[in-house]
Amino acid sequence: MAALVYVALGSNLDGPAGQVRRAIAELGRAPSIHLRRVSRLYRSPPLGPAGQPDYINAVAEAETGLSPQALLAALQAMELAQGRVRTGGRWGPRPLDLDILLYADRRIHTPDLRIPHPRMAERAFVLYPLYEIAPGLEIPGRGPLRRLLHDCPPKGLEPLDEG
Ligand code: ROI
Repeated sequence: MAALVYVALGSNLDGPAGQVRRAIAELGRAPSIHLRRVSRLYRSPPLGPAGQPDYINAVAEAETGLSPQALLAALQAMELAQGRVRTGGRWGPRPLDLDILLYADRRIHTPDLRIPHPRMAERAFVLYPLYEIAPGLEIPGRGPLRRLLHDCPPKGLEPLDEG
């Protein structure tokens, strides 16, 4: 059975908008991932340590027959292929970050995978792009997306002007 999933994309190194667009193209090419919708790209000030470049963020909706673990592995392979080296520390800058936000209505809590993404409710750069493509969404265990958004000011988040 295919599952409806939401994936957050982020980059703040090596041409961030290009990195995010390339990752969207890769998602569209992946054999077991069927991309359905993609938000606009947004620019956002870094959350976490200051002194790193602004991020470009977006959210994608896809259908997949992959299990949550297999989807995570596929996304991590894409991060590595786009030059991600896991040495910048947990909150450091990165050329590409792909996070599973939601996997159908599942709640998963294992050492390497937590779904819904545990910090999504505090992240304007996740909630606003997500709302753009799925305004009626219910977040398992957390309630309507609309309400999370209401409690999370956009704080410098702005859609990229793509002319
Ligand atoms: N800050 C923003 N604005 N966007 C991100 O994608 C992002 N990703 C991260 C941390 C370092 C928490 N900050 C971020 O991993």
